[in-house]
Amino acid sequence: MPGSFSPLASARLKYQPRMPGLLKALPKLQAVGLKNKVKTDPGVRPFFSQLADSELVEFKRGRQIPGRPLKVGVFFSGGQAPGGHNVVSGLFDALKKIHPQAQLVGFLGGPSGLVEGKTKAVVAPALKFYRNQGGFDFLGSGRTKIETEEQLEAALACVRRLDLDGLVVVGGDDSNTNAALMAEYFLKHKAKTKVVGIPKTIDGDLRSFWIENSFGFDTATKVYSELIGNIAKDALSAKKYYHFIKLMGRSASHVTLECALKTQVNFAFIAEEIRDRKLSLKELIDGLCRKIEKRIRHGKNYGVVLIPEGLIEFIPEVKRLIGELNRILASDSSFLKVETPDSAAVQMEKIQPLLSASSRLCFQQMPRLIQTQLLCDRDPHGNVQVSQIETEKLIMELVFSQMKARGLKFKAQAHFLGYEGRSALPTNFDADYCYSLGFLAAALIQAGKTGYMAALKGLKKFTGAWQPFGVPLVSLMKLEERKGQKKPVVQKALVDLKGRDFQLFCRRRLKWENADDYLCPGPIQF
Ligand code: FBP
Repeated sequence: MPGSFSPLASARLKYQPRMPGLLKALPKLQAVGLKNKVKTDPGVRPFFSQLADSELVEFKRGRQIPGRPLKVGVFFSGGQAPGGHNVVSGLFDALKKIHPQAQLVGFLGGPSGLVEGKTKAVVAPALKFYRNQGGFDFLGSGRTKIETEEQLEAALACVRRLDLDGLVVVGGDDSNTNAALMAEYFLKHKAKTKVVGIPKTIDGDLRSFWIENSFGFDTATKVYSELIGNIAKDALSAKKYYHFIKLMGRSASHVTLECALKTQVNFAFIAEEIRDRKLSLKELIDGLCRKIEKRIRHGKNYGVVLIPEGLIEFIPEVKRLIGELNRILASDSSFLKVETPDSAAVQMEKIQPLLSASSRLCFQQMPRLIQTQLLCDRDPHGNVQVSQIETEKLIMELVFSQMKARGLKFKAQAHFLGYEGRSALPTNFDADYCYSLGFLAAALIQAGKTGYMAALKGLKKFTGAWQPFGVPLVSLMKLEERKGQKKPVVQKALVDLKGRDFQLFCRRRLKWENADDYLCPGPIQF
């Protein structure tokens, strides 16, 4: 049992998630392949000789297939997202519904649990304490990438040893890339284990026509919005600080856009717009300073600015610099050890001559703290860890210098909202969505489908009407440069600047910049 329960957490244990009507029919479900609904990118095809021609799968009510007890493995991968435990609960309940002798095996600590064979049997008495709860603590999570021949071989050996019919990967874009690689490898080696991915990430960037959203986004943005609303109220009360709030979300600004719409704060940067307008760091800061100055001249020495954590990667000159740094760091493993300002200073000396003249200048103009953070270790997928770069402080300090130069009174506070929302108690939406995704994963495995992502369409309708699909993972992939090489990866979806949400934000933001039209949503999670 995971420690004690607050009254709310205990009440949530009893919540019975709602499900799409069709999924309730399991095991009387029939999977049907739909031709020409999805395609595999020509650049990606050569990497997936087994999976390249996979079709979209939909479900229909069918006859009862004589149930056999399935044995399935599951692991969490990457950052926590509210609802993960309900994926396990839905999967467990569905497998037991197919056959009471079914078994579910959890891999501990994420993908490394699979490679190293660290497991835990998922059983009803233990699982009951995790239903509708936040976090991933039932199994733990990790960011190990399964891509080398050795790791794939170890994963194959493990699923064979455990005699698994299926493997469910609960992860974001990179983890689902891993899932596709494993599905392909298992097929090539004639293993029976079917691999199914679940769209997880608070970042909201794992979406496409078929995947309407990743789980966790709903809860996390509601938790952040509550906190931002509280900060805005504090700003309005004290009237002495500008608050610079960085929000998690990696490259995409979905989280920031959603929170801006929910709280109506004065300013929110949308990184995709900065990229589209090709704004340099100087132009971005000058623009913000003009607006803040206007407020200050109207007696408003307070305000709230939202900053997506990925902003730094979207400023053209910084993006170029990061690209060059990534290539340099990937070319020599002795560069990958920047943990302290001292080791950073040594690396800076070594790296600067290798940069182009414009990137060197950009690097030299950054405060020392940001230079160090730009050199820090990449994650196992080769990404800059944008959550570790204190962009909120960078922007706050640059604005501060300008305000000082203009002789204006300006005080500021920096915040980073990220981990506060990732393990929250899931909203009813995320609880229902995750439970249903777990059920759907079982249905895909029962139907013998591998290399698929579980997808539910019609999420804006009531739960009963959601439609289950299996989307081939390869159809979600594109070639991208990782650690200096072109690799097939599940594509991240960025904010669509022509989309409804961004357009709504554009129509309203001028008013929000000048007026204090803050919304303080409070605990809207339930
Ligand atoms: P995933 O893509 O794994 O879902 O990551 C979500 C996230 O919360 C990002 O928003 C953030 O940049 C990152 O994890 C932080 O990573 P870590 O937990 O390793 O500090």
